[in-house]
Amino acid sequence: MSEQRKPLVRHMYTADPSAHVFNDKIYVYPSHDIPHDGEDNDNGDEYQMRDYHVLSMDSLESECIDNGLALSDGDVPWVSSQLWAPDAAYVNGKYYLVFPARDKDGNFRLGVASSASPTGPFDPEENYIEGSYSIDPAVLVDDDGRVIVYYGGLWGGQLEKWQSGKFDPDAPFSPDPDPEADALGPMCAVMSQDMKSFAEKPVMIKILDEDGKPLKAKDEDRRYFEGPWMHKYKGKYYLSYSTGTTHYIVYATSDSPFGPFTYRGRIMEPVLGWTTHHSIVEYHGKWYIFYHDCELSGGINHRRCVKYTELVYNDDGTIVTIDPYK
Ligand code: FUB
Repeated sequence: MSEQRKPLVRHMYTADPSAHVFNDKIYVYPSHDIPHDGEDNDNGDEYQMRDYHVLSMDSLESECIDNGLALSDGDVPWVSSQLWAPDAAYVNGKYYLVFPARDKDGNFRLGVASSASPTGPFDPEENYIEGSYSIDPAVLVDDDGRVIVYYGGLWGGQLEKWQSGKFDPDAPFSPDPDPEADALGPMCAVMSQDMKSFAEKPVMIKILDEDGKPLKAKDEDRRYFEGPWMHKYKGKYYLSYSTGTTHYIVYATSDSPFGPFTYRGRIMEPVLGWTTHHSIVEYHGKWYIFYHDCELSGGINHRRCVKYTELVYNDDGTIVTIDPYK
């Protein structure tokens, strides 16, 4: 039986859970952390994942099942290493896994693989999505059928290295060199209906403060770092994400999936471990946040475990902040 705030599985390390409800079952698409003795660094070199396994639960009371190997790095012609946080979507009768990995030049890109089953195995496209870069794709299938992917991460995720439109290996980690600059936001792109390409040029999402001014790079408690997720609640778009260096999951809302978004507050206080990464899903009329921490490994950053807990809205649509250990 699955228990709230406990590791969903214990036989392997899992992270970055993207949860979805397909055919009334819960499917979780996590990264698969590999134990090794290498050191951590700001480039994320410790996250050496090589494959994906899909987890599923018939209901929240059921045992969480590991459905086995769904996709491996050796199956994907364009990939060199680091299969990081994936997401999945059901579009036009097929299940799609959208995932980041380093290409043969060492740059993170986004790839797509498809399957007739939500648990895979997934058949990858030959090349990454043209024009894609960085990490952490999250896919929204909007009510009008439009498929929108949100993505991007600072530091190891390389988002700041693409600001000129080309990859600049020497671009410094944000917020250097100008903490007063507007913070970078996640990228967003409408996908083509065959899910193989971006239908439109990606744009960067703006996140504003309560006065309508863009959040600054130095505002590390609120600015975007990585791990975007988009969900809709009562007709509004909720963009949630990790603040990275300050380890919060926070959110911003908008009337449009393309923003601008207004910062609204904190969803989750820091978990054990450096990274925090989540997804939000409705199941049988209640809302849940899936997230990870390093409880299973006693705090080793690259040996994480996925968990879930209930997420509660106030009457005004704000979200009650969760302390993951209370
Ligand atoms: O799992 C590798 C990276 O760690 C993800 O891409 C980030 O969101 C962070 O969780």
